[in-house]
Amino acid sequence: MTLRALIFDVDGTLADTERDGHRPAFNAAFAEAGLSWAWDETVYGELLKVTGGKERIRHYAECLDPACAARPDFEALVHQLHRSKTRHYLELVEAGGIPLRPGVARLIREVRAAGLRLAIATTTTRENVTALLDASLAPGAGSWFEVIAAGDIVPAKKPAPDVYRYVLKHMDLSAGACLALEDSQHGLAAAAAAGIATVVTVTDYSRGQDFRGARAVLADLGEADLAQLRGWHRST
Ligand code: XBP
Ligand code: MG
Repeated sequence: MTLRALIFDVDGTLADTERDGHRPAFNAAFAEAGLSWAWDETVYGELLKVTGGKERIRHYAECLDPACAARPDFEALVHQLHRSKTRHYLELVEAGGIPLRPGVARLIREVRAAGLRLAIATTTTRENVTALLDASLAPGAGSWFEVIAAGDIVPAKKPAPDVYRYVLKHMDLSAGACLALEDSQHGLAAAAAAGIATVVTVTDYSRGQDFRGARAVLADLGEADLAQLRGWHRST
């Protein structure tokens, strides 16, 4: 079947956002709320097993601060913390602190020039996506993507296929006409469950996860000047 569209994941795929973007934003929100919580790189790597920022906060409290999770206003606190975290994250992104990963801008431009269609399928919020694209790709680059399926737009987050099925439905495309770009096992599982072939570019957090079923597992999408330095490897 002819390839018609590329569907990009965001966190870890478009840009390496987790360790130095989302993580410090969560910690800034916790400090602002007077909580002693502080997620170091190792703890955060474990917490990434839970997709969705609100879900991650809820999981952490239930596991490590049950007294907080038992507060009558806990649900309101989770949403307040996540709003605050998103504000801190947007400040980081808008300051240009999070560049695209190697080869991402080149691939997006080549896909557009070839007349293929583009979409986003992500667990993060829509505002985080458009801010990242504006700051790191081009002002207004969010409009290059026909569908930006983000965050709570679907009932179940990755590894559930919902967000990818949402994209296929709203683009009126079959799974066989699309290719997904992902960075994590959760993301691969979501795309695969929707029947979409997937290329994985690993990150420090996802290296070593189970990527069986991916069409390719790459260090990154590569840049001409990087190829000589690092050499490419392609393994499935
Ligand atoms: C990765 C996620 C997100 C981010 C945090 O999303 O699981 O939850 O870690 O963003 P992706 P929010 O599907 O792009 O890899 O706090 O906005 O959820
Ligand atoms: Mg990801």
